[in-house]
Amino acid sequence: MKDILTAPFVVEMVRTTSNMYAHGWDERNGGNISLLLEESSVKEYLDITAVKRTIPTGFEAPALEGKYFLVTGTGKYFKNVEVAPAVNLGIVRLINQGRDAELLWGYEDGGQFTSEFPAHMMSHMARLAVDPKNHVVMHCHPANLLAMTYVHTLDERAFTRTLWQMCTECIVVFPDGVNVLPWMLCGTNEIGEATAEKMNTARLVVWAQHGIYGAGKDLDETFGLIETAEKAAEIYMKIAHLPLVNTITDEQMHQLEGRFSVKAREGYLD
Ligand code: 2HA
Ligand code: ZN
Repeated sequence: MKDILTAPFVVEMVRTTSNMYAHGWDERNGGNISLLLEESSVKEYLDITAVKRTIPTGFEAPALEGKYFLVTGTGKYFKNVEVAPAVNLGIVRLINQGRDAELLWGYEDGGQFTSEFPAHMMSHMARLAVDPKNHVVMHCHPANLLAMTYVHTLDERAFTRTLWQMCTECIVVFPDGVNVLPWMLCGTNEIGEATAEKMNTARLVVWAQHGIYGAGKDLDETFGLIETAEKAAEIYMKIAHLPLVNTITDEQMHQLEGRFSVKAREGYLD
């Protein structure tokens, strides 16, 4: 059996949490990540019959039964993951229609997965239905995206168009746009269901006055998605109070669609 701390999925998760902390997106215990793992790769590092604990999830996720996830722990600080991965991360397998999670590794101080586990698992179900290669759900609190939710309308088309107009690459990176939820109580099944519903049509879901969810095939891609949206929000917050002299026009956006073989979300360009 190989050392789990050398597993590419653990190494990559450690790198990602440290990088997100360095970006200022994950103050204190802010943010959480779940990464879908293949059973075959888990088996190289763990005895998958050795269940340490069974933890009730408080929801049902039948489509995820038998699936394995590497998940950040509740109350844990992203800045500490690199120092103690086995305390701050855990690997669980969902059983019993997703009502229970079997802990195979991690949460060594008796902890458990993020309080946002419902939003993560429901979002995985939604994204897997759209794209079977989707393996990552990531949540964090980037300052400019958050700031934008205080001063910009939360209308999804308008919010998306503003971000697209802030950097040329935005429409290429997230042609599906950004969906937005109004403020809701976090950590609940309700916000989980609402987030998953929004994940049917976009890989980015803003939680107003709270943060953002991103989904993607791997950690790098998902990080890059949030990074690009946050960069656009940063530009917006720099210019929103100034007279707007130039912008990226819809005609130019259509040129980008052609050049990069992407299709903007239906109805979002004139
Ligand atoms: O894990 O970010 O939304 C802390 C949070 C809750
Ligand atoms: Zn949060």
